Amino acid sequence: MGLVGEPNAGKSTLLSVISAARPKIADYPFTTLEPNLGVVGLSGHRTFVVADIPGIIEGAHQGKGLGLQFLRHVERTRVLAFLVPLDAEDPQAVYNQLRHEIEAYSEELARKPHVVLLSKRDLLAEDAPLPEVDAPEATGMLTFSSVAGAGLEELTEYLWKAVTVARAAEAEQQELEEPVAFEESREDEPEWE
Ligand SMILES: Nc1nc2c(ncn2[C@@H]2O[C@H](COP(=O)(O)OP(=O)(O)OP(=O)(O)O)[C@@H](O)[C@H]2O)c(=O)[nH]1
Ligand SMILES: [Mg+2]
Repeated sequence: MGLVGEPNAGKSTLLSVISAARPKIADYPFTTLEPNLGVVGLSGHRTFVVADIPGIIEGAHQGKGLGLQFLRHVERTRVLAFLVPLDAEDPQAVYNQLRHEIEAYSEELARKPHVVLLSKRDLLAEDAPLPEVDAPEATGMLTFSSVAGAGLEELTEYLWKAVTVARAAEAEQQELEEPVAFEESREDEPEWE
């Protein structure tokens, strides 16, 4: 699964609190220059791999920032998680732009299931309402704080499910696409059965 977000959204920090990976984290954009991978382990020996990629800015699909070459890395993931930090002035605009960059980059990438993760929950007052983000194509929306360690179990369990569903769908698709050895197997068989 791939973490997609603007610079500073908290992607590397999330990876560092849900896996043993120790990516560089800093409060300036483009801290991550190369993708980092981490393995998330859950109870019952369940694991899945998370890819933290450099931040995506407007125009990433045309090569702006570091986006383009790294968008290639998320092509290898089954599920995308769009990080929208809760200190963003306009969370809807952040989501829309990420979605736009992904769609403009490739249709195939845009077809992958995605979840919206509202990051940095600790920066909103506990009783403050969460912003409404309209994301009809997302499979779900969750909030978390890496710094406060809040919502992480729910988040990893959700991502596990999303990855498992995507893996199963992929396996089914492959099965459907496998050529059936129809001719050979029927040679010695009666015309109808
Ligand atoms: N308050 C708060 N700050 C956070 C949280 N998660 C990350 N940060 C801070 O946000 C800044 C950016 O975090 P990173 O994890 O480096 O962000 P990134 O999305 O990987 O950024 P790039 O690699 O530049 O794309 C750092 O100063 C982090 O300490 C959080 O849950 N709460
Ligand atoms: Mg980073």
